[in-house]
Amino acid sequence: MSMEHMAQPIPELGEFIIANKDKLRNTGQEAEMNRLLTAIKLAAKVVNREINKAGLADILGAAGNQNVQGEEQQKLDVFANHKFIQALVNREVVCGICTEEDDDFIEVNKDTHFVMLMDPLDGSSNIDVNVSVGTIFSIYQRLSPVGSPVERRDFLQPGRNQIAAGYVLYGSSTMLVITTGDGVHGFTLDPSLGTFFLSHRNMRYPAKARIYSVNEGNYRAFPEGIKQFLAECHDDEAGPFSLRYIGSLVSDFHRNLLQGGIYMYPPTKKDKKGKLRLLYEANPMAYLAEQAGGRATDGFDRILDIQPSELHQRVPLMIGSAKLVDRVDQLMRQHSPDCRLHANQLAPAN
Ligand code: P6P
Repeated sequence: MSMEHMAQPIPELGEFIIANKDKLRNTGQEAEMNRLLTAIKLAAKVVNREINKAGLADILGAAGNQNVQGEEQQKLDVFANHKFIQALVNREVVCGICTEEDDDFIEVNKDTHFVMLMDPLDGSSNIDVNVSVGTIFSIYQRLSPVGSPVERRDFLQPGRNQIAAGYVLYGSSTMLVITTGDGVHGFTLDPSLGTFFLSHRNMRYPAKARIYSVNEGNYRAFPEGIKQFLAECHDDEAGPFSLRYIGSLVSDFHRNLLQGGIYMYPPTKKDKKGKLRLLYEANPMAYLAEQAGGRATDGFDRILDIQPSELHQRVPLMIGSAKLVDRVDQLMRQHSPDCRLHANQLAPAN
């Protein structure tokens, strides 16, 4: 067969994974990983279709119950959670699932190697106002023996053990951005074909970093170190920064990755742990950020080194261009050392 029919000029996600399988973190389970990513793609397309017509179908508004976080569950939250779980369970591609929408982890197929953790629809408060939302996912190789039921320790691994991580951004176009340990790559959905094609190869933070993303409505509750950083953003000698805050982590992260910047969800006087979840928000985004040349900390310690203790534990998050994250860390250590949470909760070096 002539080569011209062999390789797509623009590979789709599955072809890209196969073409780069030797760069997958050495799990020896490439076929299983490909089936897992295929399940994620399918669920993402189904959720995307519902989000695109949410204004039409009776699917807006609260679902009338609350999730483990005590947050009002939106119908699309519930729908997205169900569709991702269904895709993973029907294809039996994981041994367990941890999701923001369920109190405990879900046992699936004990004879498989990976666990998946996810926020099925992050930014859900934006759903009814037609602002971009996203799915965030994180994949680990299990620690417990294959053939036995999945265990809690399989989910409570430090973020640096991740085999793959990514997000789906349901925006003006639908993108799947992923890392398997060899850089960050973006795939854009061609809705006419239902296929994600490689559109952003090897995404890297640009040298320029002039955007900060934070809910300044919480300013008075921020620690002094954050206030000092905001003051520098307001009157930096190179001119003021731009404040961009969508209220959707995936959207703010994605823009900052493309244009350079930092997203912060700091601790506040009311809540020293911030709002975001370590296992299925901070860790996957931190893996992506570092793979793209950025940084992710809690203001003091590397997110990926934190040893989790609970499935739904929260953590402050400073993530994006390395020089901005480093500056925030420096100011937090200088002005707000009492805010350090994880000095005694860091995973021992491998
Ligand atoms: P606030 C969405 O609920 C989310 O988890 C992130 O996606 C977003 O960045 C943040 O919370 C917004 O929180 O308190 O600023 O409205």
